[in-house]
Amino acid sequence: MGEGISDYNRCIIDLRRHMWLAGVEVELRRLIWQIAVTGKYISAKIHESNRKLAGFRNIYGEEQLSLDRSADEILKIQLQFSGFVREYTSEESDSVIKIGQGDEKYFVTADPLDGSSLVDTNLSIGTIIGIHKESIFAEGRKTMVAAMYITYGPLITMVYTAGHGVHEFVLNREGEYVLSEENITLKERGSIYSLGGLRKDWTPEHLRYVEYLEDTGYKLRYSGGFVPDINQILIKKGGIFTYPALKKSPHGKLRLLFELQPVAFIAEQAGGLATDGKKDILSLKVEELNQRCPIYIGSRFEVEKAREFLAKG
Ligand code: FDP
Repeated sequence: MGEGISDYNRCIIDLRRHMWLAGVEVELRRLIWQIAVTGKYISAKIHESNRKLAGFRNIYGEEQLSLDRSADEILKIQLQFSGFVREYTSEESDSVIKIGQGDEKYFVTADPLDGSSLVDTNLSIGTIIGIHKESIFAEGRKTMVAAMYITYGPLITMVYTAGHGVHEFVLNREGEYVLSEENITLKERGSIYSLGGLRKDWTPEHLRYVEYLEDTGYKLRYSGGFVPDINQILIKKGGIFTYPALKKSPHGKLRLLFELQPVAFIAEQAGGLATDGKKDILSLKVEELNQRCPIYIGSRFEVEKAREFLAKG
């Protein structure tokens, strides 16, 4: 780049240029860009809420929507303007919303504010996005073309894949997403584990698997937010996150469409695996919006090991 180009301009080019160099199709890269920008508006809303998740009053004393509903509204409005999205659905709604004219290419799913129970503690929270073509009621492997998540922490970071590796960007002071790590790759085996659910509710097979991890010396890393927990595994290049089947809830807690599919797509693109303990997450058919599913996601070794232990059940 020539002299005289300010840092500001250089940064503007970064995310767009990255997607262009990676060969991401033009409409898809505009959509990813638009969603990344929307993360800034959601972040502003989080600041405005002053750590209150429930509806709050703004400086004019007006009643505001709860934070997760606000994030949902912001996303929906921004996607309506993009012109590339036919349908939108999120964890906040119980239906698929037609936001396009009917001939747009993409279907977008969102968990607009994941880890919302952490808002008052000031731990990191996030937004998870899946981008599909044709339909969302299918196996993720057939329909997903891109996935991304945004982490609202000490820094705002954005991780995306459009099927050409996994890349992380950091929002800089000028408000632009700057590439911080390209082609993030999970090692065959990591050293951290992140476990959802209560020990007393785990199945015997899952308990034996966790004991194996503990005996092997894995370090516990669990914040209670899926985005920061999975981001830790990705950025540390290995480990395992699991929210298993529980005795009273055999489908676990996390949602296939809004949380698991996008993050599974990212994990696979980073060379890792994501399963429900038996089948790949991306081979599971979405039958309903709120479908839940157990999850074992991360480095190949730990996920394969989970499969071995669960098969003994
Ligand atoms: P939250 O309820 O705070 O929105 O699916 C939502 C989620 O958080 C995930 O982000 C997180 O991994 C999980 O639930 C935490 O569940 P537990 O409180 O049962 O640990």
